[in-house]
Amino acid sequence: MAGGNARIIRYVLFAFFAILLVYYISSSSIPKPQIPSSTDFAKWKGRKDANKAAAGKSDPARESVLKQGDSGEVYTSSSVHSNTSSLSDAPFPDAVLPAEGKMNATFVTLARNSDLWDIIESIRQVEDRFNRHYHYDWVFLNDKDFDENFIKLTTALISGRARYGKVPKDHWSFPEWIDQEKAKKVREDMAERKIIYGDSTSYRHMCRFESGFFFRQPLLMEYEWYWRVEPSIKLFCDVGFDPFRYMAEHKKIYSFVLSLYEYVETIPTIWDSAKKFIKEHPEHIAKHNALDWLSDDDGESYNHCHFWSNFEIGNLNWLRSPAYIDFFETLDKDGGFFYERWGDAPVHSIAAGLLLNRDQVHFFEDIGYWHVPFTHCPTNEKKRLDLKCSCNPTDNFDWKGYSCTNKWFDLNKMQRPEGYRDQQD
Ligand SMILES: Nc1nc2c(ncn2[C@@H]2O[C@H](COP(=O)(O)OP(=O)(O)OP(=O)(O)O)[C@@H](O)[C@H]2O)c(=O)[nH]1
Ligand SMILES: [Mg+2]
Repeated sequence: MAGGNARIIRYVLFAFFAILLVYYISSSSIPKPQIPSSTDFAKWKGRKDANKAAAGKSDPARESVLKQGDSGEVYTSSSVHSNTSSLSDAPFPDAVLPAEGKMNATFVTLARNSDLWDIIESIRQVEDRFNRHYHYDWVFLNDKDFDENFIKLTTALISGRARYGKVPKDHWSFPEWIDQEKAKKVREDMAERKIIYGDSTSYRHMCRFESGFFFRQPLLMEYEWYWRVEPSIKLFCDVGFDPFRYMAEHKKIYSFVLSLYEYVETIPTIWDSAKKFIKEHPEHIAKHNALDWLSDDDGESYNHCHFWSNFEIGNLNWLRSPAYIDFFETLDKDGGFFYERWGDAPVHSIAAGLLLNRDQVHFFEDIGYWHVPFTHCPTNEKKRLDLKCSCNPTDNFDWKGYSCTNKWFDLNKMQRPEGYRDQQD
C-alpha cells in the first residue's frame, strides 16, 4: 500500500513538473517562428495589430522630416526632401482630438494645370457644402509646376490656405527594377485589348504616386488627416458636421462612400503580392481585419472588392506607418503598377482590409457624392431632406449588384437604412 502511495506521489510530482515545463515553454519570450503557409489565411486573421504597441511614442527622425514641409506656400522640387526612408520607423500614434475647433487636416488634390476648370467645380461644391464653415487648408500636388492661373483661381475659391507642391521625380518615374521593354509590351497589349488607361504611362505613375507617395510629400507631412478630392466630383448634401473630428472621435482611420468590383484585367496578380506580404509580415495583419470583404474563399483569391479612392477621408499617420509602407513596398517591388495597371483604389483597400480592424473603416452614409459614373446618395429620405441633398435616390449605387457595400454591411452586421430595397436593381 505504502509502495502504491509512493508511486502515486511520484506520478503526481512528474505530472506537476511536466505541466510546469510546458507552461514555461509556451509563455517564454523566446521568439517562435510564425510564418503561416500561403494557404492558411485563418491563422493570419488572428494576428495582433503591431501598430497599437507603437502608439504614442515620439520619433525624432520623423519630427525633423516634419519641419521640412514648412517652407512656404508654393513648394518647389529643389527643396523636396525625397529621402523618406526614416518614415519606415515612424510610429502610428493615436489620433489627436482637440476639445474644440479644427482638426489637423487638409484637403488634397493631385491635378494637372489642364484640370483647372474641373477642379474648380469640385472646390466650389466642397466649399459650399462644407468648408466655408470650417476653412480647412487645401494642398494641390502636381508632377509639373502649377501655372499662375491655376494658383490664382483655385486660391480665390478656398476659404482655408491653398498650398501647392511639386512631386519629386523619383516619386513619379519608373523604379530601377522595372524592365522597360516588358512594361512597354504590356501597354501595347492593353491598348489593343482596349483596357481603360491601359496604354497610359502617366496614369500608372499617378496610381503609384497615390498608392505610395502622396502622404509623404513635405506639405502633407504637416497634417494628420486628409480628404481627397478629384476634378469634376459633386457633393450632393450639406456636410453638417466635421468628418475629420468624427473620424478621430470614433477611432476611424479610413473611410469610403462608394465601393465596387475592380476591372480584373488591371490587377491579375495583385493578390499574389498581397499574399506574399501577409506571409512576410504577419505582424502587420490586424486581428479583426476585413479579409472576408476582400475574399470569398478565406483568402485564397481576391474578389476584386475595393473602396473607390477618388473619395477618401483618412489618417495620414496610418499611411506613413511601418505596416502600410511595408505593404506598399512589397507591392511596388513586384512591379504590378507597370506590368499590369494596378490602381491606388485596390491598393488602399487591400491595405485597409488587412492592416486595420474592421471598425476602423467607416462608411460615410451622410456624404452624398458623385464621381463619374457612380452616385452615393443617402438612402433614407428624412436624411436627404435634412441635409438638403440634390441627388436622385434611385441613382444610389450602394445596394446595386455591382456595389461591394452590401457585402460590407453583411460582414459588419450593419443594419441597412430604411428604403434600401427600393434602390436595388
Ligand atoms: N499632376 C497630374 N495629375 C494627374 C495625372 N493623371 C491624373 N492625375 C490626377 O489624378 C487623379 C486621378 O486621375 P483621373 O484621371 O481622375 O483618374 P480616374 O478617376 O481613374 O479616371 P476618370 O474616370 O477619368 O476620372 C485626379 O485628381 C487627376 O487630376 C497626371 O499625369 N499629372
Ligand atoms: Mg477621376
